[in-house]
Amino acid sequence: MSRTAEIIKETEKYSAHNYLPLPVVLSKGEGVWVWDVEGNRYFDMLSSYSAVNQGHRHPALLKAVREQIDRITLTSRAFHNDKMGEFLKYLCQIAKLDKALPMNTGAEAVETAIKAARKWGYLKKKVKKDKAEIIVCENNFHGRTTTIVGFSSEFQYRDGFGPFTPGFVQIPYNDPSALKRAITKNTVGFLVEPVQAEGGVIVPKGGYLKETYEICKKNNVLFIADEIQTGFGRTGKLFCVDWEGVKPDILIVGKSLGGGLYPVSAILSRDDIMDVFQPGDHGSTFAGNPLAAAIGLAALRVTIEENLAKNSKEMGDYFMGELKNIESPHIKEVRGKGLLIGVEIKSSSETARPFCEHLKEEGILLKETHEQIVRFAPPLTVTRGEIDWALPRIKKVLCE
Ligand code: IF1
Repeated sequence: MSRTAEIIKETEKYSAHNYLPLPVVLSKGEGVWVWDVEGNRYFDMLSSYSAVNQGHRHPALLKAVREQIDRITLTSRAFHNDKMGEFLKYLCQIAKLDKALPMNTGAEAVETAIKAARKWGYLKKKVKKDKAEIIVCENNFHGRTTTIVGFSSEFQYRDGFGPFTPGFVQIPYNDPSALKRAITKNTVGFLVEPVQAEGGVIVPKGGYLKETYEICKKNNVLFIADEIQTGFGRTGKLFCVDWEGVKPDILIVGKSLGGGLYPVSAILSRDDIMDVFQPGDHGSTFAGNPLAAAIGLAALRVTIEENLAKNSKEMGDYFMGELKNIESPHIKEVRGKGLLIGVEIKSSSETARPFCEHLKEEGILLKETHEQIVRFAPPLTVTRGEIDWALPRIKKVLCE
């Protein structure tokens, strides 16, 4: 039995089967490249769902970790630490918002945003007790907690996990008038992804974010942007809402805030919203810990100093242009923003999964989303040379 087969066998015996990974066992990474236990090299075109925007093992991130683990790693929020403030100050400065509340995973940050919006609704908007409503979009993906899957429209994410938290209303994505119609006196927030990534790389029509933001303003409803996947340069701007000059009332970030090393998430907001949290209202053992803060700070510095958003725009335009030029009987549509690109496979062809399997044989790792969409999302550090290495291989597989 190959080493790969042995490891997969052991893993499958002891791990719950809540995933169906491609049969590749990774053991090393550097930049856009990863290696399996057999020594094969692959181009990582998934970037751990945009959590590795800075590339694998970025030297500045490794340095920050090494320095921090020589001092202190975990303090809990029972005490202050000398790293969190510096991290959150920089985060607030680049997001141009007043305050941040650090958490760990994306789903926790989404939960935090829900709590903030509800409490703001009761304290500031004077919504009656337990009546707060949050409007969400069909085809959303915001995480896996019971509350969050409760407002998913994806059957599998919900099936078997009820009963669910009330207080969420679903509307179609990309339809501002649906938002207008759904708002009631009890609406406290509108939770939206600027691009639906898991939903199939759905880019809403130009002006959608601005228009929905303005509807929110007019109705005293918080505009809550889930930029966990689209944030920090993925779509070619620092935040995807920057494309339309929108400043969310609550901004949710995660994934690459941890630089591919560690889960670091946060919500950011204005003082008048964040001040609804009183000591004891919310928290987490690990949130804001010194190691997370050191990593978060280094991850942000790399993102800003290396201008990853600009590279994402330039490389994304080039990559998407070349993908659009591929003449393949299997391709229905190529769409995306920056380096978040989806290639939709015709339903008369195969599903997207076999394309991913074949691409693995060519040395490119990625993951389909829904049945028919191959998602391309390399680290934002990617060079033109690396894209040019990948293109003929992608072309070969997509044309076979
Ligand atoms: C899995 C998907 C991507 C997210 C947005 C919140 C979260 C996510 C916009 C929650 C997380 C992840 C979860 C991961 C796979 C991945 C994913 F395919 F499932 F949808 F990226 F496209 N908001 N997305 O994309 O953040 O709690 O995971 O840190 O569930 O396998 P998390």
